[in-house]
Amino acid sequence: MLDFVYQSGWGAFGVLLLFQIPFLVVFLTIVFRKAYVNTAPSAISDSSVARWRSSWLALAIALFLIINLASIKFFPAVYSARAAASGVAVTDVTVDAQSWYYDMSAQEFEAGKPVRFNAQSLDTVHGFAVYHPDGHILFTMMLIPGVGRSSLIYTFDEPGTYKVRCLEYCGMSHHEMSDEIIVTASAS
Ligand SMILES: [Cu+2]
Repeated sequence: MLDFVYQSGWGAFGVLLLFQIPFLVVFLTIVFRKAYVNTAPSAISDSSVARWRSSWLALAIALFLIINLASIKFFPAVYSARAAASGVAVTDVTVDAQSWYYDMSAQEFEAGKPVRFNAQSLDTVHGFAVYHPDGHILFTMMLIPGVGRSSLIYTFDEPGTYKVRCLEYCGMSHHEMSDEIIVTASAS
């Protein structure tokens, strides 16, 4: 269900916009109501502000577009869809999360080869977050029980030992819910 949202860049872009449209509506409502409804005398001379108002609005809209366009390639659904569309063979892995461990069909991968993590939770809400050996987070998936598997494609660039952690509080031993992924140097 709703697979198109997760498997294409346009789906991800649509979701992104859906989340931001309410904020845009509220923002514009406030700006324009203030400008046309509140006609009480103001201490500020209108003309001195008016010429800046549209410049600020244009700047805000420009920044909104630039930041979104520049960062959309880091959106997991987008890099996932790009990897799927690139035609390169993808290694499929199943991940079953359960209190408080992971059961992965493979834990050793080759650098440079895309891996599709097909993850699900078998009991409560869990996270599946993968950390680079230097400690920064690469991606995280929220696994909700009962909705089946969700998937994400990731290509590891460097060999090393990557840490897997749960980032959704899932009970008493949540802090111990972790595992490892080994990435070996590219053979080719
Ligand atoms: Cu947890």
